[in-house]
Amino acid sequence: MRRVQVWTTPFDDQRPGTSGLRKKVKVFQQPHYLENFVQSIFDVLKDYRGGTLVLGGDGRFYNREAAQIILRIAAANGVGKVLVGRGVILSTPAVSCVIRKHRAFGGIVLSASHNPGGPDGDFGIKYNVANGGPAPEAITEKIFARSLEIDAYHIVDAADVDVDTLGSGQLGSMAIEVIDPIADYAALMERLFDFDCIREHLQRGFRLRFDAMHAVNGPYAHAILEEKLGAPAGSVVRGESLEDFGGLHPDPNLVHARSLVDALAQEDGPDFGAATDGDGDRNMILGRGFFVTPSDSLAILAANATRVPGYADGLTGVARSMPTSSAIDRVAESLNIACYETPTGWKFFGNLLDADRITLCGEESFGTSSNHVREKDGLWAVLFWLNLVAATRKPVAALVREHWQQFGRTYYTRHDYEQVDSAAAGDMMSALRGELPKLPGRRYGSLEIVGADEFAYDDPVDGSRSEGQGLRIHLDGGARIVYRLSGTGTEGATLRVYIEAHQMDSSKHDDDPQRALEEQIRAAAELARIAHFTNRTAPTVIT
Ligand code: VG1
Ligand code: CO
Repeated sequence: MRRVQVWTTPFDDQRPGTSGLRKKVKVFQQPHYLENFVQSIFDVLKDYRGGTLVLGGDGRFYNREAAQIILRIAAANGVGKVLVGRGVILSTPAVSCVIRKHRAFGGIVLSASHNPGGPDGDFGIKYNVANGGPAPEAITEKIFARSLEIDAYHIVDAADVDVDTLGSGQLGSMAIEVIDPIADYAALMERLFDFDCIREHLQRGFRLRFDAMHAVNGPYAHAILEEKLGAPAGSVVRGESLEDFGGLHPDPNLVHARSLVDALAQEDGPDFGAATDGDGDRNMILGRGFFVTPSDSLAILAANATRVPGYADGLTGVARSMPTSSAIDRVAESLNIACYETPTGWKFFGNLLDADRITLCGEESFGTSSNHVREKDGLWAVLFWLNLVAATRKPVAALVREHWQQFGRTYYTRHDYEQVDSAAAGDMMSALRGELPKLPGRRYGSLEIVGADEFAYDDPVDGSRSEGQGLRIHLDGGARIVYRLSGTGTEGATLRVYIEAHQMDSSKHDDDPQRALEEQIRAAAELARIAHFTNRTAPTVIT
């Protein structure tokens, strides 16, 4: 065993994004790039020596190479033990579950989530802390700062570790245990949900289709939905995990999970459809010919939580990311519990969950979860919906429509302008920021602006402040337009425009949100002069 010290040139593009470091595979393959980042993590951590680290990822291209490098650096930095998912596989929520269950000091997730994979695709790495959740901003900023000044990393010289056989091994003085990626996670799901009730509903002929999008959740879904719950073989489609996700975007939305949406539109199609993303933390829920928006999904789960064993005692509070629709706010109000509004990104929910101020939380970007882990959890959301449908014996669409009857309907849409010139996107945001004070009182057709601000968040638990979290335009009647730039893209900038409006009167409900939000959508484009700055007259993706 030899301790090698390699002098590196610092990389200045390891700035933390919404969800860890995400770049093209080719960037990560540069000499010392990954090493630089991983060493920076250990350099800023304290008290980890001798402790346990969890390592796993979504199975994408470069995961296995990266894992070997990380294991060698971990061994050289005095990590006591690493728990590795077999084949370097662990969904993001499973990493969170394993960290918590085995009292690890942290974990490393290898994933670029829903971004495409393969040699020309994306790769990503994210550090999670002892609570199982993404490292808070204070830590990610320190890792970034360290990555700029670092001049060496420590690595042991050793042959590749066998990560495909369950059991214990050794790398220098560090223990390695290759674990079943599914067992701990599946056991947690069985504790939270009424598996018997779901199983009986399936036996009564209820048909589900789960689209794993050739991503990490295929094996989890086979084990839980088919083997444990008894859904017929074939209920899980695209269940084989592939390094390049079969060339697709493993992104569970109406565009990228089109074949699932089409199957659910068939008269004799399945009763329930669901899909999850590359690393298994996002979810899309469909009923027969019916799409549940993620913001509505969060609100409906909260309103019905006590029907599910894991939440039978009720919720302490709920939270949503700022751009997520206010549908959940109305549920919180009726339950008389707190509703927190956090910046985009799961890391901001961690403190609220740890302090037991909230039980459920979610984002408009197809992310929902609870205090059972500290990540969003795709399969958990699917099981929650299955449990609700089975317990009430009501179809998805009926549950949603009943919710709208009671709470009104919150129309919601997100317009993404992808691969926009970064400078142009920055200019647009600066210009709009400068306009904010002048906007209140201005009218667009029948809409009136009643307020405009830039969102900043003061964490009520640790007092930290996060600024520059999106520009908000508040319209008369509670409607809202939000602008922010994505922190997960790997090419140019992505401008996200979030638009919502609430309609209490169910006789006025329109089944096409784009039509219902027509005026707000037009105002959103004009207000920020999107076409002027970006040269785009239409978004690239509408959800
Ligand atoms: C996007 C979503 C955000 C989510 C993040 C990570 O970030 O908007 O809600 O938390 O992706 O999700 P951004 O900065 O591009 O808007 V995942 O499933 O990619 O880890
Ligand atoms: Co994801």
